[in-house]
Parts: sequence; C-alpha cells; structure tokens
Amino acid sequence: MGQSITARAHTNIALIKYWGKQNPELIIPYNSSLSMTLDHFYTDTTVRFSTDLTADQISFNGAIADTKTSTQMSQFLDLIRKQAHLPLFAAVETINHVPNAAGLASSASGYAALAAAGSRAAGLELNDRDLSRLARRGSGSATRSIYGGFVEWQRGTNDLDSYAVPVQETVDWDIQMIAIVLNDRQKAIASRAGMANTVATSPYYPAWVETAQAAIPAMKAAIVKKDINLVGQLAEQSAMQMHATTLSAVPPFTYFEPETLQAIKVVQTLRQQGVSCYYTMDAGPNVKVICASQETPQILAALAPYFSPEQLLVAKPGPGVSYR
Ligand code: 2P0
Repeated sequence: MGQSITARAHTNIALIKYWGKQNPELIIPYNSSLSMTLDHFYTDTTVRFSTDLTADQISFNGAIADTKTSTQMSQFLDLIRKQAHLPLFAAVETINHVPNAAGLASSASGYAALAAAGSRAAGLELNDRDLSRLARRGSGSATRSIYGGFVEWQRGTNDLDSYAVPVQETVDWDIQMIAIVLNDRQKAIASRAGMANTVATSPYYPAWVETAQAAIPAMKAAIVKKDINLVGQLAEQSAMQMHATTLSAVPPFTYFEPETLQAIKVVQTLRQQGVSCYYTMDAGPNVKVICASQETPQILAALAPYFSPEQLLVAKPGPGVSYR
C-alpha cells in the first residue's frame, strides 16, 4: 500500500493570455503567458497508488468521475507511473473548491494538484520547475498554478524548457479580481478546440503571437511598479486581442454572450467616472474585473442592477501548491 498524499493548488487567471499550441501533444504554447494565482478558488487532490487496485479509481466531489475525465486523468497518471517506474493503479479523490461553472479554470488547479499529489505519492521528489513541466502535460494553464502570486509560463520549445517561473510570489500591494459569473451554460467550444481552430485558420494568429510576446516584459514591468492601471490596461488588451483571433478564425466564433457586453459596459462607464477597473475574459462568457480593494464596493454597486450577489465573486492573489 502506497502513501496517501494530499495536495492543494489554486486556480489562476491569465493577465497575458495563453492561446495556441505549437505542440499539442506536449502542450508547448506559441506564446508565453503571465497570470495571477487566486486565493479563494482551489482544488484538493488525494492520490494513493495501491497493489489492491485493478484500475484507476477517480472521484470528483465524492462522485465517480465521468469517462472522459477519468480517461484524461489516467493518461496523466501514466506519465507519473512512467517517470517513477511504478506499475500500480491509483485512487484519486478530488475536491474542487471552485464554484461550479464559475468560469474559472478548474483544469488549472486540478492538474496542478494532481501533478503534486500524484508525483509525491509515486515517490518522485520533483522540484517546482519539474512539477510545473508535469502539470503542463495535463492542461496548459496548470503549468502556472504551481506558484502563487504573479507567474510567467515561459513558452520554450520543448518538454524540458517550457515551464512556469514566479514573477512576484508575495504580492504586498492591492490588486484583486471580481469574477462575474454570467451564466452556467455549457461553453459551446472548449478552449482546446477553440485554440486549435484559431491557430489553423486565423490570419491574425502570427500577429497575436508577436503581440503577446511583447506584452510579457511590459506586464512584468507594470507588476514591479505595482501599477494597477498599467497592469489592467495590458491585461484588457491581451484579452481582447486573444478574442479577436477567434472572431477572425474560419469559421469565426466567439465566447461573448449578451451579458458579457453588459458587464464590459459597466466597467467602461465606471472608468469614465474615474474608477480604476479593467476587464479580462477567458474561453467563456464570464468577465473578471481587475481593481484595487478600495474600489471594489463601488464596482459591486454598479454591477448590482445586472447581477445577483451570488454572481459576483471577489478574489485576491493566492499561494502556490501546498501539501496537507
Ligand atoms: C489562459 N486559457 O492563459 C488561457 C486564456 C483560456 C483563455 O489556458 O488545452 O484549459 O488544457 O492547455 O489551459 C484555458 O485552456 O487548455 C486557458 P489546455 P487550458 O488561461
């Protein structure tokens, strides 16, 4: 009977987005990305390898995982088994403390927690860089969830040199995000398929890669200066440039929904009134507002006519992977 290990990883939101893979199998991105790890939303995963098992046993929030999820997670466990020379199946229990359909990537915290708990349960002692490389094989955004605070995923060109590095692990200045959960409709186009279509067909894709790469040093400088306006402006630009590549794909698609534009309008109006707030969006309709905590009450009040309190989730910078 192997050791049972529990790891916690927090989700993250990209300020400079990852969008497109140069190597889909190894999940090597075309461009580097830069994110903020969030405090409130995380995944706890327990892994135990055992001679008693005849297959991987995978549960989510107490229920057996669906076939697609189980298959993906078993394939990920295969990477760990191979690396550890461990021919045993595993029992995996995952508890997601990410509100259901919050539009916050649970694959980021999920695969970061699975990489951490699984590798340790298999007897591997990976450093953070190798943990980040391993998490990358599960989901691109998971690469960044190994670290807390602000994190850069350096694109690299291969399995060895594509990993995340901390940019600012302890965030001692005032920045937070308000996640606006617009609706819980299943997203029409999964991010994996969406980015593949974009890479293959958007004439703007090369410009995206060039612009995103150039935005990385600019964002790092803004973070060092603790300049929330510059961080927000750059994040908003990156998000809209990413979404422009979906509109320019063939056939075109978008993650925008009517409520998305409503939320963006509120943020733009507040800004015209002098409130420092900026929006970002991922591969779904939900909007995240970047702001300082002193502005949050005013922003929540402006959103209140359109969204219920349950739809408005406030998060601050959070920590990297830990073991329970
Ligand atoms: C990001 N997104 O940087 C970007 C911005 C969505 C938009 O990473 O295919 O679940 O598993 O690598 O990481 C969401 O996609 O995709 C994502 P895979 P992932 O956060």
